[in-house]
Amino acid sequence: METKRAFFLEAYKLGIIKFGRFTLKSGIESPFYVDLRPLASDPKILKHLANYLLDMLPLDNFDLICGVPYAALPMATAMSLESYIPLIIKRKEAKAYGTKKLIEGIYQKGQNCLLVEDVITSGKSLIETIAEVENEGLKVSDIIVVLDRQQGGKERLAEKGYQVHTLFNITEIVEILQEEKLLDDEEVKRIHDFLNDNPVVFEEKKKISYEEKLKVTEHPVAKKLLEIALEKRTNLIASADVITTQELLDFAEAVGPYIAALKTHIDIISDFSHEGTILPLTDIATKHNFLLMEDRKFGDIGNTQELQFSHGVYKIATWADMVTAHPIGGDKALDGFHNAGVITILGMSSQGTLTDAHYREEAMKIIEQQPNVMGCVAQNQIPEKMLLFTPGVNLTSTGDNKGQQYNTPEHVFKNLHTDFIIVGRGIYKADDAEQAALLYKTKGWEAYEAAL
Ligand code: S5P
Repeated sequence: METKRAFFLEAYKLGIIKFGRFTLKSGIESPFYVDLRPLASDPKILKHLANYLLDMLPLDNFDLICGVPYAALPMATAMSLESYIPLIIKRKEAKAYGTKKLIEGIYQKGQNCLLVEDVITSGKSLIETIAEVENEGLKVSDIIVVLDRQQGGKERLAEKGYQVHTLFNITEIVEILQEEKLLDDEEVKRIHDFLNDNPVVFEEKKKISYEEKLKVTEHPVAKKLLEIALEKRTNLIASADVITTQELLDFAEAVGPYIAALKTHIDIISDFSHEGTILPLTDIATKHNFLLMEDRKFGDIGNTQELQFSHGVYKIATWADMVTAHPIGGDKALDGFHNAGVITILGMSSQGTLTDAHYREEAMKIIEQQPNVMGCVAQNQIPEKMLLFTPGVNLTSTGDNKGQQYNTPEHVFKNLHTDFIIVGRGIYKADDAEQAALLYKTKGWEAYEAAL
């Protein structure tokens, strides 16, 4: 097949485009319907297609190739075979951010991945796929698309800084078919009218502001935290993972002005006492107007959790505004946390966590019906009426050697619609914790405003 035109006419015989009246997923009636899956049924055509796609841009910059499931999977595979660029496979798994199984194959963080898609319409599914691939630590700069339906997707992705290279667009295809007398003038007119009248159907959802969140959240502690965020212009929660009372109090005093809450692991304080640790800590919290979040990660039956919450050495119920808890014990197990806001651990930031998409889906059913819950710790978007807290945030590191995985504030606000970032070592290990808190506060607020 010598020319692109001849190639298209060969491919057309496989029935990849139909003309008539078709109702699209969005309910809109379209005069044409595209399905490029039959291309994979003709190996010769698939191989030619792969070479056409590979010829569209210089390939030196790409470490990996990945097809958006399903239609582009055979295309990406063929491209990989022709170019020797290694293939990775992205699973088609709804909202499965951050699970280790989302991408199959061998890859390393920081590698540049060339994405392949069969058809681009509004760009919605590509934008979602890009976020998922980037969430695995890979870079995406370019996307190769076989057919552009010319409904705004290419431009939308360009606005976001992604270059979309398209082999064919619907206008040129219609022109070829008209010249070949495979489409009559009336049909061509209907197609042009459709393309002129049907701009982009998809409006990307933005993060909602703290003011809006105040209206939709119901839990009183959630409201209090949002009020503090707005008053102090901060969405930073500093994690005080230090091991003596003195370090804890010094840290709280230093970062207090810049944070909305201080997160503790009170059981790692070796010289804990209520009088020596908690009383001065709550004074500092009052002075600098921040809340206390005890990251106890309760995970037992209701009765035991209630005892752990109120009794023992720490008497968490007497001082913590918020506590973290796993939803693993079920809905009723969370009944006992009366006066604190419960933040459920929906998804963890660590490598190999069991909180995969199925776990999170089931967990969300529990969380949504539990009135003590004010939000979730997670690495994915959650319903707007709850607050999203995202740990695993660091400006200079991508992980530690114990499985922690880090993202930037920009990523978590833009892609996850986080409400509060939780930062530990990025602040308490810094030479100057106060300056580091100020930096994360500023970056966090800028990222929040940019995501709106
Ligand atoms: O999934 C999680 C949940 C939590 S609460 N991943 C986390 O890292 N955390 C906590 O956030 C963790 O226990 C630690 O206190 C903090 C992150 O600390 P860093 O030093 O890695 O920033």
